[in-house]
Amino acid sequence: MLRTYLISACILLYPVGTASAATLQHMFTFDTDENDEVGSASGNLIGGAVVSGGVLNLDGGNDYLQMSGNLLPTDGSDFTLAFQALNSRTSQSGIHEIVSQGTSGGPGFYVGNINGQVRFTDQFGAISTPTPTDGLFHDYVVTSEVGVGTKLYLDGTEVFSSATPISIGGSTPTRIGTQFNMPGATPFNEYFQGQVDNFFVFDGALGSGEVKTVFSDVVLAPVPLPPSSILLIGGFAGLAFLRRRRTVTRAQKS
Ligand SMILES: [Ca+2]
Ligand SMILES: [Ca+2]
Repeated sequence: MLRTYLISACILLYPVGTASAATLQHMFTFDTDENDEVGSASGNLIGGAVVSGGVLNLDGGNDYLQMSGNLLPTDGSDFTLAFQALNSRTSQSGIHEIVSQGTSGGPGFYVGNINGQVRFTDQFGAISTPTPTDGLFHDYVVTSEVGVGTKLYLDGTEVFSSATPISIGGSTPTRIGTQFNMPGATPFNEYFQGQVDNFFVFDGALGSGEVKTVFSDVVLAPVPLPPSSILLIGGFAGLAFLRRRRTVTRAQKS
């Protein structure tokens, strides 16, 4: 009954709303385990990384989550990567990657920290945005779109853009918590210390409005989300109808 109401609402919204061309492909909420709740990717916890408290916990020493394949496209097609991360490292000296894929110069893909600044891919390097150090979760969203380029959002605000879309190799499949491998299949010593939650990959670029609500909307949406779902036909606006109901559910869990 709720679903019927929801879809009806979205059809009404469609003529005036902005339809998203992005469909959710992978979703890791870490609410119960490290498994993909939408796609078929699987994760392998390495070094003592643990899923507990509804998040992925990483000790900054040797922990990471190794995915079974490349979650981000290696053919240059459009995508969105969205995740939430809490940095608990006291010193930002050095290099630490929250997420990576590929290989050095491949070009490699990563989002992380270098000496207190956000570090973003081999293509773009360090950007003039401070690495969050307040011990709170922050929202990261990367969009790459042919003809538009690359954008990086931090907490819903665009902090970097380029007219060049992201190019990603596939040498080391996607991992959360450290850099891809150096030659010899050993990870670079660039471990992220903290927690990661709500890791999503879409097969298209979200708009700036969708970026602001992606975490609440996707987590609140029924899963899995097929292409014919609300995400495609009605954008994110209609998902707000579920917000109150699922917020209650989440509050009861915690
Ligand atoms: Ca460890
Ligand atoms: Ca979670």
